[in-house]
Amino acid sequence: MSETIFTKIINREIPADIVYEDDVCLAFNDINPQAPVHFLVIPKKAIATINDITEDDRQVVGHLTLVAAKVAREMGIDQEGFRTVMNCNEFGGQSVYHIHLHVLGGKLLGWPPYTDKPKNLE
Ligand code: DGP
Repeated sequence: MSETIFTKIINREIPADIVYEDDVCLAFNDINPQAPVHFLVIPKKAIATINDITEDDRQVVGHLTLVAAKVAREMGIDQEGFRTVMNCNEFGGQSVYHIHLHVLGGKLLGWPPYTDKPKNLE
């Protein structure tokens, strides 16, 4: 797997607004926020997509959600609520091929997230 921009952030080769770090993961604010609060939680292990997660990654992937909740709590968005999203591949809207949990909050979010609603769902 080729190195992504997120590996460069982990290795401090490019800067990011880091909000949390431990041995397993890193959380930092999204460069292109889609809500008043929008940060990403990424594993330090480079896993390209959800399709590439293996049984060995159970702990790592579960840890991302625990950290999302912890940071959301610290940012004071836990009670009003927030959304976590992990995009997968092209139709899922994934642009960086190193899995990451988006955490979005700070206002009432719309649902569902279509840009163009498919005709069969109208
Ligand atoms: P996705 O489309 O699900 O792969 O989301 C990738 C997100 O990563 C997107 O919301 C923008 C963010 N992003 C891309 N490059 C950088 C970067 O260099 N720094 C930061 N902080 N975020 C980035």
